[in-house]
Amino acid sequence: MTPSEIIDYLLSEQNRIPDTSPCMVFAPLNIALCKYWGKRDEAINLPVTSSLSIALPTLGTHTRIYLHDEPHDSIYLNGRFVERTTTFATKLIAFLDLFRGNANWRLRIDTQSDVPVAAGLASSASGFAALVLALEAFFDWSIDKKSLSILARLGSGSACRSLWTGFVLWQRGEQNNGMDSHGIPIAAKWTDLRMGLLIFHQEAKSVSSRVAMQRTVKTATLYQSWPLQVEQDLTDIQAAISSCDIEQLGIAAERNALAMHATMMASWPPVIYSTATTLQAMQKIWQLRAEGVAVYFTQDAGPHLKLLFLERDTAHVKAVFPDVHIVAPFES
Ligand code: 2P0
Repeated sequence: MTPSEIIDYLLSEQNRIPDTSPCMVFAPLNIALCKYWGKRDEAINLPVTSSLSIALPTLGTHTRIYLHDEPHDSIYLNGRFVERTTTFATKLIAFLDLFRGNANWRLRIDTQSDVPVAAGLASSASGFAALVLALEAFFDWSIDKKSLSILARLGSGSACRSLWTGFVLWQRGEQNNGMDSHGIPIAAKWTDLRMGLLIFHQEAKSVSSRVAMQRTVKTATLYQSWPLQVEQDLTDIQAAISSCDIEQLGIAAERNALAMHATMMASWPPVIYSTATTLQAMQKIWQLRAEGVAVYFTQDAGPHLKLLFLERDTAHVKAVFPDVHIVAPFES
């Protein structure tokens, strides 16, 4: 199936007529504990494996769309106009084109990101999820969350997990049309769980996660072991969530992230997102653990780390990482 065929399948003709009342929507960041890395269908973002994330409800993307009379869509990111030729705008306009078909409506899109974009902080996931929510409001789709998740996936794979708060499983699905590949919220609440963001700089990354993912699948022999790794890590993470076991969660999440980065390093040309600062921070985390503090990390397609720990260890974590930005995923 092509992206347009999926849209035709999920949306009626009525769903294509714009409503003119703008409204602001929000989608949270989601951080994968078991990563999505590799596609079995690049056109519609079907993953090789399932993945599992946790949403950060206080950080994400806020988006508002309006109909306007200009000949092109206009995009504003954090109040600044974004040129149509940038990667950011190109991806976004290509996504709108899927819904537009031959219609000639053009939009102004105002989007605010709580974190730096394209820096390995999952901004594209919350960005596309927010865009789908804004389109839903704009066209009055009234379709279920599963369908919204499938539509968000067409923009950016991991966006299909940003439609919910809490833990979300993205089941890989079996069908070639991707209708069974979407987010599924996990009914679990872990109130003393904390995630600490260690953001080392604000620059965009040099290799996009899309390119890095393609390169890994294509060139890394090591990638063959990735599905097995995910199987084990997903089982452990789901068990850890059921029993609120930080050690089991942390070990599986950290192992999963390092295994994902190992497959990238084994690609050609190699992809290494870690910097000296990343590795120094890892050493500090391992030192803290040696001292008895249950703190673990995960890392996405960027140099930054995200710490996993319990509320009781907040002071220990802050003592070593004074700049950490702590989020309580289940406290709002
Ligand atoms: C994840 N990442 O599970 C993984 C871990 C980055 C590292 O999903 O090509 O922007 O748009 O489907 O979703 C980032 O990749 O890639 C990502 P596309 P996406 O969060």
